[in-house]
Amino acid sequence: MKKLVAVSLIFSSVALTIVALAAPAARSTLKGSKPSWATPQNYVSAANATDKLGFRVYLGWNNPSGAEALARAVSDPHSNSYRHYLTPAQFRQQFAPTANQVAQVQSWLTSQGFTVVYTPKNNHYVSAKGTVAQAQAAFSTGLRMYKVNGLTLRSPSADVTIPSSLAGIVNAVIGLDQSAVFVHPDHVVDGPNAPPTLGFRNACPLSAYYAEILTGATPLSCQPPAAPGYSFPTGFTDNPLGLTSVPWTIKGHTPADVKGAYSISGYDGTRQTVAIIDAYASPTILQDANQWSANRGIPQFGTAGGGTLTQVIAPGTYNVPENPKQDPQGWYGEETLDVESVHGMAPNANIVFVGSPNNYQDLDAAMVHVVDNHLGQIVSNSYGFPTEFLPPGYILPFEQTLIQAATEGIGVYFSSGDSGDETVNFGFAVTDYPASSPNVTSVGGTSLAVDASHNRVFETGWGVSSYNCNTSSLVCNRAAWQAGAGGGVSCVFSRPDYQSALTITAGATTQCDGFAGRAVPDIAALADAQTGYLVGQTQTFPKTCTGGTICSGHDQCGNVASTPGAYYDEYRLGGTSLACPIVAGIMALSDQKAGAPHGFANPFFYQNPGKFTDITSVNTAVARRNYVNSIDDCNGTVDRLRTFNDYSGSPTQFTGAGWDNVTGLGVFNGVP
Ligand SMILES: [Ca+2]
Repeated sequence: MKKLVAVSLIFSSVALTIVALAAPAARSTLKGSKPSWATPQNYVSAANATDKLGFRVYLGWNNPSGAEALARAVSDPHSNSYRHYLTPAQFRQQFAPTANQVAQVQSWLTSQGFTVVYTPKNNHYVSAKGTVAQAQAAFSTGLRMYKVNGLTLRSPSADVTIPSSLAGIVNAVIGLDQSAVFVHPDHVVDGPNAPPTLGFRNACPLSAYYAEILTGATPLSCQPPAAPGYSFPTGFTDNPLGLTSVPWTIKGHTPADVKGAYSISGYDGTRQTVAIIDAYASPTILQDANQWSANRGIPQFGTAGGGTLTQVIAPGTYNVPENPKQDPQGWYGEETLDVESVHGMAPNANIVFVGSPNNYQDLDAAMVHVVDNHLGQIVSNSYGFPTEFLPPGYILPFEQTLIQAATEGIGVYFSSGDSGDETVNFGFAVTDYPASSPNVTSVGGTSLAVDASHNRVFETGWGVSSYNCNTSSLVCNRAAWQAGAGGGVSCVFSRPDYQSALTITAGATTQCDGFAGRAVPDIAALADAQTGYLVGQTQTFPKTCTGGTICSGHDQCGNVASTPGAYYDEYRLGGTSLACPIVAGIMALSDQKAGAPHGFANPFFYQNPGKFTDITSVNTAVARRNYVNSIDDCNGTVDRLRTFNDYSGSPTQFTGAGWDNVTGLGVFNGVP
């Protein structure tokens, strides 16, 4: 496994200092502007001098420590300033770089031959475009190509420099390097080799609720396995209902199931607004979400009780073709999951969807746009970098945007990731960014069992191994650890005050052994794809053979013909990408209940642990049947067992009494 980078800077959560250092020849170095994967060992070639690039020169807040102190105060229920939020205009007036400072940056960029493109109202950055040759000259560094994680990406070969006259104004440049290619949506499509936007279907049998159908059930005589069905695997024999065999997975949880499990009732999100940030934009989101709502008996967008769906999408965002570095279609499923999860929890809340034109480095600009225009009081973000070792030059300005959000009473939520402690990907334990930011609420994940009346049977931490089952011998053999909620201890951020009661420190398999960093996650909700959410999305189903069948109803006996074409269909989807918008939707209810936004809610959460159901250990398993081709039974089916609360591939994680690094404080117990 390839290590992306080594540990670089430790940021104090209370002092985001500007890192421009004096250098000779009237130049100042922007320390941390070179990603640590840009090493001589990874060097491939010079970048093409005539290639075009776009980037953003970030200006720091004036009085950044004052902004951070204000963000803390207005977010803390114990402070006299609690909920004394600023408007965006007030924030700009107090903390934004001045017009003169912006003009200095613009003037320098123009003098270097760049075209100045855009500056947001808060003057946080100046975006510009030009060529590689212009950037090399202006920033006094070579731009080169490096091999990293199977991709060839551009980066400065050393920290960039700027004229010393701008050193007190500029604190980062984002876009010269292509680190953000590593940003990925945090959802798990729960089949073998399933491209999310080519069609995906769940194979029968599909229980309507936990343990409705057991693998050893004799009434389903049209399908293997025969009684006694599959046994619970060694180490995962917890069996709260005393079942005689492993149960088949569910068809997919509905909003009624999730609300029932979390005792959510009495509010619908009226007059609350949730912003969702993703890359790209699904062309069919409105019709899909409305069909899905109709199928659940939930008001459609734009109808009485149904809120509104507003899409803020830059030109060129739709229909970006698939390519090796980007996965636009993969984000369609993410957007679908995000919108239908928030709408399912808070049907009358307004949703503002902001799709950045690509997932290269524009997600930071999308966040600035949401915060600086106060497009919502809650922002749901189901994506992240796998690890937090990205250029400090990216982290600094993003943290400043999050500080602005907090001062305005905007709560920013991030999924904690789907690869547990990342040991499976990197060979060491590390949290993901921005989930590890002390200025976001990091949302971990659970596996959930709900009964026919939408009551929780049990819930535990999300960590999964897959077992391959023989339908004749009924023997299931473990194949590999598969996925789980991200969590652990940050190596970049020190522990914030609101987590002062936690004692966990970074372990020996991290890159900061013993460090009492920001602990991840804060809270949790349903995430496991085996117990996931039933979403509806227009997908493409190719013809795979003649005579293929698919599941109709819930058992194999009722299969119907598989129809090729592009059309709306429903399937089960999970990941902390699901947990995050569930939490965002429920917080819209909480803000409605309180009559005011909770803003950055971590101090509120940690001061009120009674608002959460603690999640503890339940080691058990469910069975599932997968179409080998992900679409129909033309290529047959395979049976799998999937474990709950399994950290065999994520060895630093655990679920237990009190805060834990899979589920944080736990799941909501009623509208908080
Ligand atoms: Ca716990």
